[in-house]
Amino acid sequence: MTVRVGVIGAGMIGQDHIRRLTEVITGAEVVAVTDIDADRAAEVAARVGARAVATGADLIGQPDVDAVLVTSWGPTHAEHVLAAIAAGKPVFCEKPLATEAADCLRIVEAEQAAGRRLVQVGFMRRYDSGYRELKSILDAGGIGAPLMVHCAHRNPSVPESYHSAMAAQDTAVHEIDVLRWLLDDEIVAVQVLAPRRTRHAHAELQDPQIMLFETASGIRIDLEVFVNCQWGYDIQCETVGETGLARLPEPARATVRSAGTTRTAVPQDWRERFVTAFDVEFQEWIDAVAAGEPTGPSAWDGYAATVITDATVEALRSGRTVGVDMKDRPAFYAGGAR
Ligand code: NAD
Ligand code: ISE
Repeated sequence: MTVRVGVIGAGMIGQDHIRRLTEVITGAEVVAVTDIDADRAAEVAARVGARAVATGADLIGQPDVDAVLVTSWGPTHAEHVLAAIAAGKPVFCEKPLATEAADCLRIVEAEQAAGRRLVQVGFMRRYDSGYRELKSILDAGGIGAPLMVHCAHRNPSVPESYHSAMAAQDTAVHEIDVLRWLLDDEIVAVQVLAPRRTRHAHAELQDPQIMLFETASGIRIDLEVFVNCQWGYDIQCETVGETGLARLPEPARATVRSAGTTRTAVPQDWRERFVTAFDVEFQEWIDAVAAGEPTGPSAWDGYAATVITDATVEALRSGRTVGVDMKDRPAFYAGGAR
C-alpha cells in the first residue's frame, strides 16, 4: 500500500521531508502541498508532481490525502493536528506538538476521543543509531542504574529572531524528549544557569545556558545549550551509571592527518547530523501508518515536552528551581508505546 501524504508548510524542513518521502523512503507519495506562501507551495508541489492547495483545512479534507505532515511554524501546529484528528487521518507533526501546553492537552483529549493513535511528533533523535545503542545498553543494565547525564547541544549560529526562551522551546526540547525516552523516567524539576554571554550572540540573547534537570528517580542531567558556538552542530550525551559510563558516538567521519595535525569534520547543521535518523523516522512512520497506527513519539510525549520546556523558560526568567506541573498520564498512553 502507498500512503498518500499531504504536507502543510513547505519551508526548510518541509522541503527536506518531501525530498525524503519522494526520493529516499519507500511506500509513500506526496500528493498535496500547502503553504501560506502560495507561490512556494506551487513551486515545491510541482517539483514532485503534487498539487498545491489553498489552506491546511483544504488539504486535510482532500479524499486522496491518507496522512498529513505538519511542518509549518510551531504556533500553527495545534490547529492542523486537531483538524487531522477530526478527519480521522494520521498526522506527523514536527516538534513542537503545540507551543501552548493547553493546546497539547486538547490534542491528547481529541486523540483519546478518536479511540486510536493518530498523532506522531517529530522527535527524530529516538531514531538515531547512536541514541538507540545507548538505550539498548541502559535497558540491558550495561552501566548499572544511571545516576547522572552530561549533555551539550551546540549550533554554530542562530538568526537574530532566535530569543532566549527558544533555547528551551526550540533547542533543548530534543534532549528533553530523548532523555525521557532513554532513561524511561520523567523530568520533575529544572534550574537554569546563565554563564557569561558569548559576544557572538545578539545583545538580548542569553547564550550559552546551562540547564539542570532532575528526574523522578533522582537522576541529575546537566545540559549546555550553546547556539552560537561557531564550530559546528555538536551534540554530546554521556550517561554515568553505578558501574560504567556510556557516551553517544560521534558521527562517523574520516580522520585526516596533514600539516602536523589530526582533524575530523564536525557536522554543520541538524540536517547533516541527523540525516539518517530522519530517514529511519519517516520510513517507520509510513510503515506504521500503512499497518494501522503510528508507534513513535506520541501526543503525550509532545505534551510532556511542552510542559517541561515551559518550566525551563520560567526557571531562566526567575532564576529559581521550577517544578514541572504535569498531569497524570492517561491509561491510553501507558506503556511507552503510546
Ligand atoms: P520555515 O520557516 O523554513 O518553514 C515553515 C513554513 O511554514 C514556511 O514556508 C511558512 O510560510 C509555512 N507556514 C507557516 N504557517 C503556515 C500555515 N498556517 N499553513 C501553511 N503553511 C504555513 O521553518 P522550518 O525551519 O522548516 O521549521 C518548521 C517546523 O519544523 C518548526 O516547528 C520547527 O521547530 C521544526 N523543525 C524541526 C527540526 C528538527 O530537528 N526536528 C529542525 C528544524 C525545524
Ligand atoms: C531547530 O529548530 C532544531 O530543531 C535543531 O535540531 C536545533 O539544534 C536548533 O537549535 C533548533 O533551532
